[in-house]
Order: sequence, then structure tokens, then C-alpha cells
Amino acid sequence: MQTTYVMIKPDGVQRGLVGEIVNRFERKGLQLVGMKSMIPDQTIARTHYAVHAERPFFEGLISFVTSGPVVCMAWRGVDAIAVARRLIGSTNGREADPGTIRGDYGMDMGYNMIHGSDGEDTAAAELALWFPEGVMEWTQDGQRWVYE
Ligand code: IDP
Ligand code: MG
Repeated sequence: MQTTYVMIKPDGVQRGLVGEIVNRFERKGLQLVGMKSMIPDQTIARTHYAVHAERPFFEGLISFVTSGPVVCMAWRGVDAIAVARRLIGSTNGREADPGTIRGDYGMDMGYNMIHGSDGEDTAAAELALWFPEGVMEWTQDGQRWVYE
């Protein structure tokens, strides 16, 4: 089992896509182990995107992600990190496959509605950053019908 960090960015919240996006993870069979909403401050946003600090789009990305509410989620399942990335689709919405979140709702590179951790190390770091209180440990009864 893996747990991955997924975040609906301010454009997804502003466009009223929260329910639509959450639904895709839920119906896929992932288990929700963390969920909250906040307007990120500069510190958390810069830490989260630190790997991109030298990129030309960095300051724009920080002002975007701190511009309004985000929905922070932790989703758990077998290979959850890669599964979430496949549900999300490739970075540019114009090129993302139809059927993915970005492919179905996005037309832009920066405004692509959603973040998902890209590996085990980043998932652990991002979960610690956004959920310092930890995630919920619980048994979802329906999970026994998700995995054979
Ligand atoms: P990812 O979200 O698909 O993992 P990354 O390359 O890690 O994509 O980039 C992080 C975020 O930075 C993207 O989701 C997007 O919002 C933004 N971003 C990436 N490249 C560009 C760009 O060329 N212009 C504007 N924003 C960008
Ligand atoms: Mg990334």
C-alpha cells in the first residue's frame, strides 16, 4: 500500500470542480485518509514547489497557488502514487489524454487544477508538509471488494 498527496489547486476550486475531481479518486477505489482545505501561505507553497525554484514560471506558480483555497488530500491504495498520476494526466491539459482530469477539464500548463506526488520520496515529504498532524488510519469495509 502507498499513500499519495493530491491537491486540488485554486483554479479547480474556483471552477467548482472539487466534487468532480474527488469523485474520480473515490470511484477508482482509492481510500481517503486525509482531506482539508486551506489558503496556502508563502512558506508552504515555496516549500512544496522548491524543486522548481529556479524555473522561470516559479514566482507565477507561487502567486497562483497562494491565490485562494486548495483542497489537500491523502489517498491510499496499491501503487497509489502511479494510479493517481494516471488519473490526473500529463501536465499540459491540451495534451493530456481524454479521460484524465487534466485531459477532460484543462486547457493550460500552469492552470492544470491538480497536483499529485510523483514518487515515494516526494509523497512522504509532501504528506509531512501538508498533513503534519498525520493522516487517518481507518478500515474501509468496501475495500475488500476493491482488491481480490
Ligand atoms: P506536474 O504537476 O505534472 O508534476 P511539474 O513539472 O512538476 O508538473 O510542474 C509543477 C507545476 O508547475 C505544474 O503542475 C504546473 O502547474 C506548473 N508548471 C509547470 N511547467 C510550467 C510552465 O512551463 N509554465 C507555467 N506553469 C508550469
Ligand atoms: Mg510534479
